Amino acid sequence: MSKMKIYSAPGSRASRVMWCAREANAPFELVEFPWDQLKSPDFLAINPNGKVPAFADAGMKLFESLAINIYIAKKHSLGKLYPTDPVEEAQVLQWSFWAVGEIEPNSMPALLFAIGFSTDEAAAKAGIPKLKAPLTVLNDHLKNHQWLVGDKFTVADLNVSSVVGTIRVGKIDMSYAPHVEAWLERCFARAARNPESVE
Ligand SMILES: N[C@@H](CCC(=O)N[C@@H](CS)C(=O)NCC(=O)O)C(=O)O
Repeated sequence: MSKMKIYSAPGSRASRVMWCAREANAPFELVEFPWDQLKSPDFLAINPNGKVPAFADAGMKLFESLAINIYIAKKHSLGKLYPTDPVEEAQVLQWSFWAVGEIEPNSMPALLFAIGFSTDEAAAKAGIPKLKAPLTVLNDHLKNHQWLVGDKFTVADLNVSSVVGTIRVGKIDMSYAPHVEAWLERCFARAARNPESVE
């Protein structure tokens, strides 16, 4: 059986998919494209959005990092990384969609500015106050929970910490959310995560 393929570019968020594959003990082949090749016909045939990560497994292709992670977790780690209970499964989706909808649009401009991929300082600053409400929701949940769903680390923690981690890379203060900071440390201390990750 051929290994699943994870397509990346150097230092990209494909690191979160590799983290998930390692958590799920699922062997993978890493295929790296240079950044300037993501709009090439060869790469567009893999992901028509021209973005990484992209993914291929058993004749199928996928894009969107968090969806790829959900697929890997369900296929390779059912009952561990991916819950079997329908309510908990819905909570995995709830938190993953929440992270993309409520956190990422406001954290990414600051991250891109911090790592020199963007010069738009105004956009970087504009997102920061908008993070307070969703981070407070997460902080309140984590006051009484060690992990986001059920009582163990799941793909919900992996997905959401990867997105919330962009806040840290963007050097945005989140000391008003200490339970989030502590949970982020718990997630990022996982042996399967690459400490070099840029989220
Ligand atoms: N929502 C997508 C976003 C993918 C994305 O924006 N990836 C960046 C790298 S971290 C990219 O490929 N950028 C190249 C470009 O936008 O041209 C996901 O999470 O997979």
